[in-house]
Amino acid sequence: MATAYHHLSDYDASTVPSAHDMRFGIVVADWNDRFTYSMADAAIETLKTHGATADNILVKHVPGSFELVYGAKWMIDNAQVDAVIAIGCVIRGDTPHFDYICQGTTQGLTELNVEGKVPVVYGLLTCNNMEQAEARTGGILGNKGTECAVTAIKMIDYARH
Ligand code: DLZ
Repeated sequence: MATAYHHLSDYDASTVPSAHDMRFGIVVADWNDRFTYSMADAAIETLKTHGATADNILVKHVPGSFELVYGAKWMIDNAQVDAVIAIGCVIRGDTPHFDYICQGTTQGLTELNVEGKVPVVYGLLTCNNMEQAEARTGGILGNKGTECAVTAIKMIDYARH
């Protein structure tokens, strides 16, 4: 599980199907935007690298990670997407707020996957501090957005075959 042994931007491109006919929704939380925007940029770049067109990538913003569930559900119900990538970054503070946001958001995104209309990819960073977020958004551990994009393509392909 430890990301320390896994670089988030390293993957075998030969295992990634073409995304030329796939449509993606990306929901981005604006809290900690320094990190979430970097993840969104990396996700978009990776989708395009694998053939997705700009027309087939719908990006919408929500205020915070807790709103990702509504944002993802909205995409599923209204935007004819084949997969949703939910991007957020929660950083631990002094109160238990962190735990509730992480728990609620994770539970909500899981429920959307159980509903099973389209795959929802988990791009929620849950970090103890800024350094951990930096390392995973273009720092020494790569970029979580890249990993999410590859996962979205593979899950759409999974659902089609
Ligand atoms: C309120 C809050 C706090 C304290 N911290 C974060 C955070 O680290 N990352 C994040 O994405 N959002 C945070 N939020 C905002 C909540 O996700 C949510 O937007 C508000 O509670 C309103 O529902």
